[in-house]
Amino acid sequence: MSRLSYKTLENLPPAVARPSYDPRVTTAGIVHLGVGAFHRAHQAVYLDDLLARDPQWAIAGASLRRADMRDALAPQDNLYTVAIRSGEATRLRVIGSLKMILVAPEDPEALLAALCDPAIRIVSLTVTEKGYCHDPATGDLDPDHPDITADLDAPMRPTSAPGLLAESLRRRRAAGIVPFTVMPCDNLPENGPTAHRIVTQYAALRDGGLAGFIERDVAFAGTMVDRIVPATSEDDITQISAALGVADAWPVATEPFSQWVIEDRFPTGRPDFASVGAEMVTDVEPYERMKLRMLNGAHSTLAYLGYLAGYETVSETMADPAYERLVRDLMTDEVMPTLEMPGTDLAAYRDALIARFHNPALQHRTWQIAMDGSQKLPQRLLGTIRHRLARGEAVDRLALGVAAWMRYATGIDETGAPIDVKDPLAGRLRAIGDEAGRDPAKLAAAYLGVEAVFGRDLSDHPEFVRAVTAALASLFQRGAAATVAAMMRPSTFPIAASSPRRPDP
Ligand code: CS2
Repeated sequence: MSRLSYKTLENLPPAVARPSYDPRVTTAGIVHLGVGAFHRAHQAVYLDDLLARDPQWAIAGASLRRADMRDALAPQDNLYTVAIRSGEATRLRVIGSLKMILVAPEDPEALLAALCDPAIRIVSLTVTEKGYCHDPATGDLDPDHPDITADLDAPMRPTSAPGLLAESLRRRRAAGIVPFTVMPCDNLPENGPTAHRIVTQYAALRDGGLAGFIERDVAFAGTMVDRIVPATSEDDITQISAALGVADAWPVATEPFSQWVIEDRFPTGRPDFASVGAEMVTDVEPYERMKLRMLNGAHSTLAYLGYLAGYETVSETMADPAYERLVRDLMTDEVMPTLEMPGTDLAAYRDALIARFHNPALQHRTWQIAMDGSQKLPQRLLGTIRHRLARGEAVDRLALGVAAWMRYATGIDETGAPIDVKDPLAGRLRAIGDEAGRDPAKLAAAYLGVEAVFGRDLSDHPEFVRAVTAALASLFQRGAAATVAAMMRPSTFPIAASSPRRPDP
């Protein structure tokens, strides 16, 4: 089978959408750090629409760790397919907005040169939560992070996102080139100000003058990004290549829904994002909060409780009526009252999320969403919990999500088999689980003491400790599926710590 490329583009089946412009003649106006599945199914698609009107906004992509994406896409002229899947149909679309992929560890100078190109006016990021090298509980740079200490030892050859941004901004300033605008597109709370603070704090460890410049003169435009994009599977590659009639080494599968809300703060220029469906706002924070608390909070809750019950994907988990009811009630009773979104119909937003989670054509693994819980929990569940505790309100369903993360982080599932826990804190979390054993009170107290996740205020909040301990007790005694089922019956809710004991596996 021949390969997807500029040359084979013309021979694709007529139903496959392809760039309406000539991707050979576009020029890069954006450097994007972190060319993963999400970026390719989200931002790169908006820019593919945009390039039809304005050819100066193509993307120079960069991988900060591995060369595999570059190796897959370079032989196909950086073209790739997005498969948009719903229960009814799949639509295929070839994207041409990615011009190249630079691999930072292989050649940091090439990436720095791209970042210093005056034609680059925006640097966007999807480096995942842990790519910011911060303390998730406080949102401040972690100065002891191994990537940060390495970059501080060799600041002109950086490999972390904060290190690359600071060094390229320093070089642009020294050369008299206006700074680019930084546009973080990760699921972090207040991702604009958070990224701004982290990069400034990193720069301060290098040079106070640079830190002052970044703080004062560099714009960070926050965004809310939303599209469910599971990791590409071997089956996706085979099916999509067969439908194209040419091989695509790394396509991406996603849902029809897509949303992008962007804070309009680009002093050195930007494309007309609104012309391709992005919403430009002055304050993006309420949108981020809504999305993180509603979608991502529900997603993580489903991921831990679903995985523990043996459900492989989100749609399989949602097919269990007790789980659907749990996330609906979680959103309605515990999350929606914490949000202030005048002009947004939150009930309709919730219903749309539930429908999206049900999408049977997306094989979104619970294990994938369960990854990096220590970095995700603060903005997905703990902010909502703090909000409610401050008002003396119940947090039982939110606490069940937190307890399910703890149960998962012990690294042993309900059948006694090991769980492949992927998390920067995995080793520590596993050791805590081994030490505390299956004593819910001891385990809850030990996990709540992880300050990088829970800060200092939650570990001894009596109501929160009670709710997490009760939920953990039920997860150990009855298992996840029975715990979730019990929540459908008002007589067993909130979970009682003295629920009947189920024999251990
Ligand atoms: C998911 C998100 O993997 C995860 O943690 O919750 O990637 C989610 O699919 C996106 O934020 C949807 O916009």
